[in-house]
Amino acid sequence: MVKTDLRRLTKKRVLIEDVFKKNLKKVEIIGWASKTRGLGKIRFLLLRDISGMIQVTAVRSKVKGDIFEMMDKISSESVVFVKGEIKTLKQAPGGKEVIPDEIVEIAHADELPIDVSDHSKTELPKRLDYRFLDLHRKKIQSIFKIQSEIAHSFREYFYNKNFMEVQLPSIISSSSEGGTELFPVNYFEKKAYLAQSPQLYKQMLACAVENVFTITPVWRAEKHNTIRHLNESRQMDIEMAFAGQMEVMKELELAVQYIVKNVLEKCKVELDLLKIKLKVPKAKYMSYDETVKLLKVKYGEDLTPENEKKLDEKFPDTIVFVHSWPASLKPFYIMPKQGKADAKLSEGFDAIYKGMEISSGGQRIHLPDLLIERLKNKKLNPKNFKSYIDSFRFGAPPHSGWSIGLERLTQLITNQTNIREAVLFPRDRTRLTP
Ligand code: AMO
Repeated sequence: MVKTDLRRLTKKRVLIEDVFKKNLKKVEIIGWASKTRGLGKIRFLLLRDISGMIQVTAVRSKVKGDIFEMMDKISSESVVFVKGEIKTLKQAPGGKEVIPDEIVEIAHADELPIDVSDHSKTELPKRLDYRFLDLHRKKIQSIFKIQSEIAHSFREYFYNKNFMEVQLPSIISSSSEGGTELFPVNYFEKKAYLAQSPQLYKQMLACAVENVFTITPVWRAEKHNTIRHLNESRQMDIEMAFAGQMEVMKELELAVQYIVKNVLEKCKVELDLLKIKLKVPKAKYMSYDETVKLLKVKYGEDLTPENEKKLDEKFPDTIVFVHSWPASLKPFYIMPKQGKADAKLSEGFDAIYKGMEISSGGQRIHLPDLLIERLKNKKLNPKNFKSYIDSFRFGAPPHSGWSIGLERLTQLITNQTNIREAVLFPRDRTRLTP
């Protein structure tokens, strides 16, 4: 399409929702052809843009030129310009229809490899192979409209509290979570890795500018293939100076409540479309000791997905904060109780919402000697963490923080069984395209 044509076709374009809201007589609209049907001497086309959908109707004896024949040729999902007159018609979806004077096919769609109708039966892996097309569906768009609101509300909440938004490196020189799940990168003559969390850097920032937040992608080379894990995900992190685990858990409670409240207010259409009943969650605080007793879990073991589901059954519509975990189950940077290297318990927590862990965090070790001891306890080499340890030698205050998985929270709020539904272009064990 040449530039001048595009300018002519878009100049007087109105959004479809305005056709219904305002009393327009003549309109120019552009959208994706959602469904075409023909009945004898009449042709229907449903045109969908980002704001809504409208029926275009052509009666053979009444339309100009070759409009009638053209409507037969328009394939599903082709992008079409329609200029025409608005008529009120009870039977039409929304009570109005367009009688076309001119139709231009702006972009042709080939035969569709997946079903993009409202009741699509195409399975998830195939849909993901054609994710760019899957995203033509309103239901799928709704998940990401909600995700956009989640990320925006997170950012707004902490920005309003005077936290500074920070951008941290994605290429790191050593593990930040202690595990071995790192993707290696060739970095000139050195070995480097993709960041598995912004952990170490957000701590350095908290020691300089007190309160920070970030939304950042992270990469974990975990080989498992589950409905709750991705190899590339996004984390919403905070770090606060002069705060302990209780203070940052309270911030997490308030932030998630703020996020859900905003989703409820601003994504009504999307929630309805996805048939989601959502409530602003309450909060429940329990120690690890209390939790394992309640769930009859063996002391010293992690909570399984089944345990997390049970917490949701016992405390529905509640964020359950399980705090003061055994130090053995938490990463090396989590502060042991009373700052004692050999303490059994720690200042670390997990937050469980709708039957899944949405966040973990806690107070950090800001004391270099204690950090070295904890690294050794975890069989990690302090030499690999030199610059991190050294960053606490020059006036490092006590500090705490946490991280929420953006896709995990989206998955739970939008009620999706599989986390892949909550990421635009998933990266998992086997998927690298699109
Ligand atoms: P953690 O490893 O628990 O903590 O991650 C924080 C949150 O991120 C989400 N998440 C994931 N989502 C999808 N796929 C994955 N593979 C995946 N792994 C984690 C979860 C999880 O609760 N640095 C610490 C946080 C901190 O202490 O500040 C960390 O990364 O929702």
